[in-house]
Amino acid sequence: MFEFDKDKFRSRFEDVVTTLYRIRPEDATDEQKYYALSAVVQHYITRKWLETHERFQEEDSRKLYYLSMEFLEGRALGNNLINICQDKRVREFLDEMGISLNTLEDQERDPALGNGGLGRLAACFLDSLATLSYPAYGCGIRYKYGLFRQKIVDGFQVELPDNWLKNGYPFEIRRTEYTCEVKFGGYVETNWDGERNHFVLKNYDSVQAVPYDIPIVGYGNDFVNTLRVWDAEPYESLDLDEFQKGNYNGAREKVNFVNSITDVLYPNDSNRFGKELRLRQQYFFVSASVQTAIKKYMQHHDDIRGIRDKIVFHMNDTHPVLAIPELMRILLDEYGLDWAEAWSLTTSCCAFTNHTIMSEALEKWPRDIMEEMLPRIWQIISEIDRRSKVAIKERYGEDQGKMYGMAVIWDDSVRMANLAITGSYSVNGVAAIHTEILKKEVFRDFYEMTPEKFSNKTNGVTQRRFLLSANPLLAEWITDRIGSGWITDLTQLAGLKHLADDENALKELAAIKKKNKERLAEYIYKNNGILVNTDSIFDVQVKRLHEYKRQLMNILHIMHLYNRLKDEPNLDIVPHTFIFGAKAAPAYSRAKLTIKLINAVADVVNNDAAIAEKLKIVFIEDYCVSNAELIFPAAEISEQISAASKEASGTSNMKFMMNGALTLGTMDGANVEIVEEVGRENAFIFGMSAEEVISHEKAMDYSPGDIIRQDPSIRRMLLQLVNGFYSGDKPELFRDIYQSLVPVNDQDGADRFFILKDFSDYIRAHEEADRRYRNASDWNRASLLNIAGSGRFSSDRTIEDYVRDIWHLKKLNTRQ
Ligand code: 26W
Repeated sequence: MFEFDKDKFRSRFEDVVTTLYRIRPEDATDEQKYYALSAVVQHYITRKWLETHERFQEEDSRKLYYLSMEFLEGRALGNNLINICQDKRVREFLDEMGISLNTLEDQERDPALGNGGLGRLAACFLDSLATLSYPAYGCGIRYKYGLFRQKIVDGFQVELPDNWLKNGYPFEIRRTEYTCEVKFGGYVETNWDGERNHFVLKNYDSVQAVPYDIPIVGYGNDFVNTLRVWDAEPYESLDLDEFQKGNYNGAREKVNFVNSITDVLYPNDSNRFGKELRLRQQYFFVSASVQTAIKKYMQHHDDIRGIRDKIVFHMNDTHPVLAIPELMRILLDEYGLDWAEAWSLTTSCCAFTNHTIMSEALEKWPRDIMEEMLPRIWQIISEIDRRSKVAIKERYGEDQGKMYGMAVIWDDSVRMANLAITGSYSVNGVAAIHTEILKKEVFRDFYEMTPEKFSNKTNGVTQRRFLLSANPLLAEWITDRIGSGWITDLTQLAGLKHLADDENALKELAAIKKKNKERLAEYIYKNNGILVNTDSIFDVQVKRLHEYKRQLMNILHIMHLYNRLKDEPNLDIVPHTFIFGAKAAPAYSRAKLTIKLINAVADVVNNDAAIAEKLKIVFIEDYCVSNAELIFPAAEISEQISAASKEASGTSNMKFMMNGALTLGTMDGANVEIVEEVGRENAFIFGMSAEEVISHEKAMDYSPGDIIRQDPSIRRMLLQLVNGFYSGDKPELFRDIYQSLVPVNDQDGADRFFILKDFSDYIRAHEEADRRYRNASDWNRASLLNIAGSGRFSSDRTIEDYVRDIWHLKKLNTRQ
C-alpha cells in the first residue's frame, strides 16, 4: 500500500503553495493551503486514475454510464484522503507544520450539484461502484451555480447564488480533447436514396459540450472511476458582425444563450416545471454522454451491435430519458441500422429507476417545445409512440384504459416515465413498498404487460462518508471491537449485536454520542447563537421541505407540547431539542411559509424562560452534505414521518440508523425495511399504513373536520396559526397553512397529507420515546442494535443488487 512520505509530502505541499500563489508557504491563507493540499492529493490520485483507465481498455470491460441531472457529492478533500487511506498520516504531517486538516477541509465549498435524495444517492452509488472496482462513469452537468445557499432572514428563507467555482475546483480536469457537438433546433430533411430514408438535420444551432472529469476514488483499492460533468460553450465566443455594427449585446447574445444552458441547477425536487431551459439541459448532457460513449466504444470495436454487451446506460429518474431517442438517432442516422435492430439494441442498453410517485413530479413535455427544440428526436419519439400503441392494441385490442395508461404521447405531450419504461429492459423502484406501489398503482398497466422488467432495488448510503468520515469516534470504537472490515463490508456490523447487554460497551457508546452532540451544539451556537442542552434528546428532521414529508406535523406537535407545558409548567418531560434542516424550492410558497413558522415558533419557545429549557427548537441554516455530516452522528431521534406511500425510500433514515439514532416514523419507504432489521421495539412507529392512505385517496373520504371538532387541544393549536400567537401583528401570516389543514366543507381535500389523522398517534410515539429515553441503558441498547442492523443499508449492497440483476458488470481489480 502506497504511503505518503513525510518529507516528500511537505516539500511537494510547499512547492505547490509557491507555484499556485507565488508566496512563501508560511504566508498562505487557509484557503490557499486547502487548494495546495488538494493539488497534492490530486497529483497522487491522477496516477491511479490513469492506471485504472488503461486497465479499462486492456480488459475491454462492460461499462456503466450512470446518467443523472444531479450529483450531490459534498466535499472531496477529506473523502479522497480517507479513500486513499492517507488521512491519518496527512493529519499528522500537517499537525507538525502547525496546520489543522479540519480547518483546511472546511475551506472547501460543497459541490452542491443536486437537490436532495436523488442527487445524493447518485454520489453514494459512485463511491460504492469505485470501492467495488466496477467500471462506471457518472454523467452529469457542470452547473456554474449549484443548489442555492439558504440564508434565514427574520425567519424567512432567502436564496443566494452558489458560485462554487469562484476560485476554481481543484479536483476537476478539463478534457478539451473529448469536446463534442450538440445540435438544437433546425428542421429535418428526408432524403430517399432508393433503398432507405436518410434524415438530415438542417439549420440547427451548435453547442460545444466540453467535459470536465472528476476522480471518484475507491476505498483502499487504488481504483479511480470518473464523474464526467459537461459544460456548454459556444463555438464562436463573440459574434463579430454584430460587434462591428456596434450591437455589443447582440454580439454576446448567442454566447450568453449557450452559456446559460449549464448556468444553474433547477432547485425543484419534486414538482416538474415546463421550463424550456430544463429540457435543453437534459438533452445537452444526454447527447454529449451518449455520443461520447459510442465514440469511445467504436475506437476499440468495429461493430456497433456489440454495444449490447459492453454498454449500459442507467437513467436516474426520467430527467435523462432522452437517452433512448438519442441512442436511436445515432444508430439510425449515423450507423444506418434499421428501426428494429436499432430498437433492440437501445432497449437492451437502457435501464431506468423511478424515485417518486408524486404526480406533480412526473415529467411531461409539450409537443411544441420538444418538436421545435429537438425536431429529429421528436420524430423518433413519435415513431416509438406509434409502434408501442400498435403493440398495445395487438395485446389488448381497443382497451382505451391500457392505451391511456401506457401511451408515450398523449394530448400532445410526451410522458417521460412511459417513454422510459417502453425503452428500457429494466425498471426499478428504490424500496420494497415503493416498488410494490409502482407495480400495483402508478405503472400497473406496464407491470401487467412486461412484469419481467420490474424489480426492487432498495437504496443505500456509503458508510465511508456517513460513518467513517462523519463519525470518527464511533468508527474507531467499532474498529476496536470488530476490526475495520465494515468499511468495505457493512454487514460485519452485525458482529456488534453481542454487545447489546454489555453495560460497559453501552456506556462507551453513550459517551461517543454525547461528544458528537457537543460538537453539533458548538456548531449551533456558532451559527444560530443558541445554547442547546446536550443532555436533552436531540430530535432531528433534515430533508427537503415538502408537504408530504410533513415537517408541518413536527412543528404542530411542538406547538401542542408547548401549550401543554404552558398549562402544566411542571409537566414531566425529558428536555427536548428539536432540530430542523430543510431547503424549500424557491417557487414553493407553502414550503417557505412552513420554514417561517418553524422559526417563529422557535423564537417564542426558545425565549420563554417559564418552560425552563425543557424545549429548544433549532433551524439549521443552509442544510447541505457537509453540515449533515455533523448532524447524523449527534442525533438520537430520526424523524421519518412522511404520509405513508409518499416517500419512495428516504436515505437520511439510513444515515441516522448507522449513527445510532432511533427511527420515529411511519411504515413508509425504507423505514419498513429498517424496522424489519431492528424490530418495532427498537423504533417508534406510528400512523396509517400506505394501503390506508391510498384507499382514503381513492375514496376521497377523508376530512379532518371531525378530528378538529372533537379535540379542543387541536383547535387551540390550529387557531394559534391565525390569531397572531406566533406572528404578532401579522395574524394572517400563516393563513395559508391554516387553510391547508382546516376544511371549509368536508369535500375540499383539506389536510392532503393526513397530518391531523396521524396526529394523536404521532403524539403517542413521542411519549413512548420520552419514556424509553429515561432508561439510558435500554436506549443505548436500542441505539447499538440500530447500528448493528444497518449493514443492509450500505450502498455497496445496493450496487451489488443492481450489478447482479440489471448491470452485469465485472469487477476490475487494479492492485497488482
Ligand atoms: C422534475 C423535478 C424533479 C426533480 C427531482 C422531480 C423529482 C425529483 C427527484 C426524483 C426527487 C427525489 O429526490 N426523490 C427522492 O429520491 C430518493 C433517492 O431514491 C428517495 O430516497 C426519496 O424517497 C425520494 O423522495
